[in-house]
Amino acid sequence: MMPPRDWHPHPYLSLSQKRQTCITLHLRGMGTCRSHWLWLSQMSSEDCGVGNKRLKDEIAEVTNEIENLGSTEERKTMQRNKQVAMGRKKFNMDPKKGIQFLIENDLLKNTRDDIAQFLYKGEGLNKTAIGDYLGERDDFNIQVLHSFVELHEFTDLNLVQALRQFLWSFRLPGEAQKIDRMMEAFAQRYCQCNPGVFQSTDTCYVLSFAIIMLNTSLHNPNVKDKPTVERFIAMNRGINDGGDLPEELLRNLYESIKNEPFKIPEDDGNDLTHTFFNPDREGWLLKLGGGRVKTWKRRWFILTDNCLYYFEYTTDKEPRGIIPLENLSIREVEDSKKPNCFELYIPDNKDQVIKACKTEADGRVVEGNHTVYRISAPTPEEKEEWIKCIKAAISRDPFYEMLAARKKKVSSTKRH
Ligand code: 4IP
Repeated sequence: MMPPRDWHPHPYLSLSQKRQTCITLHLRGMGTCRSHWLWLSQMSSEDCGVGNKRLKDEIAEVTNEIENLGSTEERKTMQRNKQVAMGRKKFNMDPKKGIQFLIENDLLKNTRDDIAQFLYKGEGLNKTAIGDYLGERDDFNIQVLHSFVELHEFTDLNLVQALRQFLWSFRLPGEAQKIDRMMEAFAQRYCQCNPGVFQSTDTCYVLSFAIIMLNTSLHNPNVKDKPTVERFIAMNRGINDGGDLPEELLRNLYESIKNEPFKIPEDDGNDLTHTFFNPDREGWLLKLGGGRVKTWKRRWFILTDNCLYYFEYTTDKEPRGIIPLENLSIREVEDSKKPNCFELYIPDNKDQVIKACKTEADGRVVEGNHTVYRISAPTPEEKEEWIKCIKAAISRDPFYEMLAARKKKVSSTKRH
């Protein structure tokens, strides 16, 4: 940019004054040339009588312009913050897409360590979404999981303290394979930070689960039979590559859990909504009540994650009832009052109540009291479809099988 032809430096400004003003402007965040050129350019030697006032005005004008430029910077920052917030929202809805958005907009580097840092900081992120991302089978996600676990410092923490920290940083997903990968990574990291505590990572893995289950048994009011410390010790015999873990260690872990349950990140409404995306099947069905007076209720059923949920309205966020399908069977039945019926039942059992929960009229969540769930579909075709889908969803819990296999492995390993 060329100065105007009539431009020349103001005679009343010494070189040092000019330099000083220039530096001041520069320091306030503006490019030197344009700043001092701007105010010097409009001065003329004929204006000397009003020089001081003009000079002040010019400086005020330039300052104003600088401030405007400053707000351009602010605008940029605001824009960036907005995009980060949008990326977090996207992440909470769909973790992969959220990460992709942040990378594409240069808000996050596409490296395992940067993504792990972002998840570890967790600002504005839903812990269920973090768990989902970290649990993915994709090679890259597994690398991020390892970087994420390495950000945790477990040195000199006992296993319960380390688990408290770990289980608070995201919400464990429900799928057995995902839990397996995450707990495996946890066990490796714990053993790396605390060499010599366990014979192998398998031991650490199995004991971690024993602790999580102990937490449920001791603190879930639905579990009536509370294990004693002796039972806990007995349950963990032989898990240290065929040998026993020190009794004192197990007692300490038991006491720690007994005194303070794990703090697990809660699902918020969005998480539940997330669960109901892409269900295996959904639709209106009639359900026979479990009380003394049997009434049929029209309910919106959603089959997903190996569970059958029923709602009063399709738009409800909270289900009225949840029926986990593990260990249940399904059969067609004839009913004198309703067509197209089928039943969920426990095989070889007449009086046992099916494990389920339901919401009472006053909003309390209680255990269900059905020995069977009798359901009527609107048409024979829908009945067939529901039976087919529920049959596919009914499966034995692979998670327990996996854990049992690992336990067998550590108990049968001979110590050398
Ligand atoms: C109710 O009948 C409803 O059928 C409930 O279904 C049912 O709970 C109750 O069974 C039954 O008594 P009334 O509305 O006529 O009182 P929903 O919860 O879908 O409204 P279930 O367990 O089937 O959800 P009991 O077993 O809670 O009494």
